[in-house]
Amino acid sequence: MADVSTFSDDPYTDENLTNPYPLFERMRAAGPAVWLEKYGVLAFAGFEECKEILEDHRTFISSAGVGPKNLHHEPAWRPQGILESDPPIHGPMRAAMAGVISPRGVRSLRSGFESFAEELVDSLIERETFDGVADLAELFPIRVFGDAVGIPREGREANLLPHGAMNFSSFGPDNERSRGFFEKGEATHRWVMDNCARENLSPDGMGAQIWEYADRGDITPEEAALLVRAMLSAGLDTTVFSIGNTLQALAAHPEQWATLHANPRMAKFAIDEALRYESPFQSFYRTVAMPTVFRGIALPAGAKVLLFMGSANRDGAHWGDTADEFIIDRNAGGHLAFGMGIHQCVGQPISRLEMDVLFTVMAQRIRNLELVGDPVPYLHNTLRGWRSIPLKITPA
Ligand code: OVM
Repeated sequence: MADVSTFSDDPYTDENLTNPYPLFERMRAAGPAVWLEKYGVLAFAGFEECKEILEDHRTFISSAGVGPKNLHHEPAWRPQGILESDPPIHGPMRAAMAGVISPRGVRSLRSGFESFAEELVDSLIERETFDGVADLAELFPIRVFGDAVGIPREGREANLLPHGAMNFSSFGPDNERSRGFFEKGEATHRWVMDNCARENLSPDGMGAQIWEYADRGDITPEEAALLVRAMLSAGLDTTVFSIGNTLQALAAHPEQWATLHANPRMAKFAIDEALRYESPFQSFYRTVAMPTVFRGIALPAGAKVLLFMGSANRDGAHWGDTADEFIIDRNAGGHLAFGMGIHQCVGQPISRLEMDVLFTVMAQRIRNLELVGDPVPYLHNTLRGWRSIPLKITPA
């Protein structure tokens, strides 16, 4: 059996969350996995290892939870949904979600997204300086994604963002930071669950379309409500952080912004590179279903494994010696920011549409994108992003 190095490091300290890359690099150099002593968990930080584990959903299951708690033995904080399920339960829920969020299904949303992006970007050009997080990364998805799902406009920001921060905290350790997000988020759960009910969803939105799968008997009414819950808990913060990270990376690399401004069609590539370079969703756990040997390491049934996709996306063994550089015309395809395998992000087409529309309009209308102060990091056990990005823009 292979030796596994023991690390006393804690990936969840302020320092390591602010800059996780030195620790990730040491973890990758130490072998296919390291033992994180403080948490009693085996962690994988390499691209090939994370990808293979994500693709092997029979050995590395999700129904025991995708955080450190084993939900087969401990209660979950909420009923388990599509994320925390395995086949055969997973299949019909996935099919309903994929049916509603198909590339074809979301195409009809483009022109509405475009009008709002144009209006918003023009108003920011007028202002010249603004906060890339509150005034753009949050504002844009809260409006367009909320409308697409079909929830009321009133109460979105007060409820959805704290709810997401709380929910995503359950995919990391129980510590002071995650308890803080639970305290702030608790009061929002009711609002989110109420808006999953059919009678509160607008009849033309994606939420209502999910309920049609329940009418046809493809899924149960409980599953329909859980799928709308998944849209509302997974669909917003992730895109907010993705937009913020892309803005920050582009502002910090003026030559990359110049390339995009000269070539707005490159928006899609800039987005994938930003997702690779600063992955909004840093880590997930899986649970070993049966005794397994992986890379020469014996894994007992019931063991948790921790996968750092944020590290896999910086792995020089896969991305070459420019892995730590932000280069929008590299081929960043195949990154693990959306996961891989049967649980790979089903909301991707809509998140990509939001970002493509926004960054295309920005590339066309903005000549210079500059930081006018230090961005403030958002420290979260699972998410990586910014609390504030002071920006200045000049029109094309
Ligand atoms: C959830 C959920 C569902 C899908 C993905 C996700 C990326 C979370 O229901 O909390 O995180």
